Amino acid sequence: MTAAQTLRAALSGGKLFTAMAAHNPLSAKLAERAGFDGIWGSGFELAASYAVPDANILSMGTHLEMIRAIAATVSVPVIADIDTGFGNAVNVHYIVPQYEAAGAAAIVMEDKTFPKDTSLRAGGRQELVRIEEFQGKVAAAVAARRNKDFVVVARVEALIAGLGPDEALQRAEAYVQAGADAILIHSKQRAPDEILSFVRAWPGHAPLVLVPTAYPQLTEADIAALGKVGIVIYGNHAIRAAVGAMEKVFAQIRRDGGIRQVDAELPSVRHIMDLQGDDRMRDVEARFLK
Ligand code: SPV
Ligand code: MG
Repeated sequence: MTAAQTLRAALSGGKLFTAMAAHNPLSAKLAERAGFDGIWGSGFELAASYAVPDANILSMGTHLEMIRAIAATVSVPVIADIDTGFGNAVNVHYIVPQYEAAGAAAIVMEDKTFPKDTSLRAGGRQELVRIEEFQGKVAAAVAARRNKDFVVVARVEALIAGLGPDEALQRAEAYVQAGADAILIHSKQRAPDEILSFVRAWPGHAPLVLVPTAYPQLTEADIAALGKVGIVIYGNHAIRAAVGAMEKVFAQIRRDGGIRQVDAELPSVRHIMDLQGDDRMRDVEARFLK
């Protein structure tokens, strides 16, 4: 089974698929080892790892290279966050085969204008393109994929933009009509009510994708019980975990004036070498270094 087939089977299989964010192959490998079903190739995490805002400041090529490197490292499906598609339907038509060739199993494309502003920022610039324009972008993605198993997810930002549930439902339905395999519905409200009422109102013509960053009280069991959600994405927990761990250790080294104290608390160098695939290299060495 290809990664795209695995993801597609999960979407129709009725069991919630869990995707953890990653910003490089190492974070993706850790997520796979921890037992997540797939990787979210997050634009937010990539931007954060370059210490720039998640606002199309990095190029498509930088994101594509991240996806290629992650897909070469893990065997679980990789869901590529292509933001707004890096332009209009023409851009989308060109980039989708590139993401497929890079090893992605799916793309998620959002209905905001290019360049985007990040969704969870309070007071961010959240402008949406016309429904017809985004339908064209979804249709371009569907038409451009080389393999019919490649999953095209349309992301509705109407709730993020404050346009209300009717607009969100209308857009979601329109994007399914344009060929989207699933709908990501995003919300930044600090309680799950807005999302829950969308899910209840959704007629279910395609599975939903949720990103519960803003409403973390909603568990996987809660989401699975809703019955209409195929994928849950943990959108930024790899980079937040990394930042928290680095801040703590760096501060302690400055406090202690050395590394003696932190050394025992940190993963060993051997553990890092294992993650680097050291065993494989030793094997290659033994077989081919004559
Ligand atoms: C990302 O992780 O890049 C996302 C999710 O798109 S969010 O940051 O919540 O918009
Ligand atoms: Mg993103």
